[in-house]
Amino acid sequence: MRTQVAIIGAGPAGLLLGQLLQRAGIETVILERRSADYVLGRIRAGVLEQGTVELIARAGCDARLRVEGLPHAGVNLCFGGRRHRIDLAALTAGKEVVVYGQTEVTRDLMEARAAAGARTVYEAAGVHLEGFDRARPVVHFLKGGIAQTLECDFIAGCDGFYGVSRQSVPEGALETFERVYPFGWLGLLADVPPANEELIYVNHEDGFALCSMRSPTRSRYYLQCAADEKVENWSDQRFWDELRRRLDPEAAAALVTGPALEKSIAPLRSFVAEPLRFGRLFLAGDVAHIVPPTGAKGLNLAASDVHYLSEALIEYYGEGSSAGIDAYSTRALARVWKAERFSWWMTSLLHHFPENGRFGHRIQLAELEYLVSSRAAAASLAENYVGLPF
Ligand code: RFL
Ligand code: PHB
Repeated sequence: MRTQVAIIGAGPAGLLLGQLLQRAGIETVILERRSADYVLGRIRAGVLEQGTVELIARAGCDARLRVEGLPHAGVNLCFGGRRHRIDLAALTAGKEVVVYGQTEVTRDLMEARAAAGARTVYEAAGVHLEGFDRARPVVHFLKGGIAQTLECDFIAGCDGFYGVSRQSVPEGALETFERVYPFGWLGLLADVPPANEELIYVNHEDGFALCSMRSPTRSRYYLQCAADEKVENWSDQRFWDELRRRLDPEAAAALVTGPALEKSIAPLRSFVAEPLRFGRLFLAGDVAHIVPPTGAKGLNLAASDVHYLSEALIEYYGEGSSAGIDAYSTRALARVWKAERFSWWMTSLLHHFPENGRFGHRIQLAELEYLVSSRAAAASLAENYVGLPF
């Protein structure tokens, strides 16, 4: 098999890159380790920045997003038992975010790819990258137990944090930066109307909580939990009781409970690998950087990498210029680090850190008070939350 760009991973990064390149007349093949149903079954992100929405539109995949996506012009911070609204639109000259599940983004991209007749190999096992330091890279893999090779001009590693692409880079060529937080998020998805029409981020002395949603009839809630917590220890009833306890009285009274459709624990981590290019291999999305979900930036960062990388490859094939691919790593990383900073800051502000003691909690409360009483402080949060420009 031969193609122009081999893409490893059919998550949002790989699918979006595939669609943008396809529309520019550049041929791609995607190799995905899992089945399409498995990929669609992973419940993850929910908040899209305007830049991400525009990129999905450029990929021609925004028809359902325009109808079903929920624009949010504000976000709420709850602390000391009281809720305060940050008016995102007023603080950013009219910018908003859109609540639309990652599973839906993925489904729309998969359908567009199938309709365009572009090739995706699901359940591709043993993916192995070779020769990306030379002119003709090759990807080896097994499909149905049969060994296959994919020759290409470039490889885009979009295979997530545990993917093979980053691990294929020779030791010493990569510098990594990491912080692992001493807690996780226990998430619950249920077909109940959201407790509030906008998101609520909660600082409670017993731990962070978040009220989010997927639609007017489907809610997504999170609770800070111990890093080694077991999901089996959390009955639906225990989850709802603990969530209600952490909310302000109005949200607690509005909370509608129901059976969980999904319940899972995610660890929290900050991670960056540099650079994002090794000869003819590029890294994009979670394979190269992880943020704790507090700032809702993971999927949006995958999209911004894809923005820079797709422009670079389109310039290369269209104009024969390598300027974009040479600049890719530096351009993408500049934005990555700003989102790393914001996600780390939101996490530090809202979670319970036992090691920081009562002093640490009071400092958090003072900063939250400052945020909701100073237009300058609120504007900084808002500008980052809606997404910095590409
Ligand atoms: P993905 O989505 O992990 O996709 C990578 C794909 O590569 C495949 N793969 C391989 N394929 C072939 N060969 C191999 N050796 C392979 N190894 C792996 C995998 O099967 C997979 O299909 O990475 P991508 O595309 O970079 O996308 C990143 C986003 O998924 C991620 O950043 C977000 O989900 C993070 N995130 C959030 N981001 C936001 O922007 N807003 C949010 O509100 C938000 N909430 C969240 C989140 C992540 C969460 N968890 C579970 C970590 C909430 C949570 C709880
Ligand atoms: C979600 O809806 O899953 C979600 C929303 C906001 C976040 C993280 C996750 O910051």
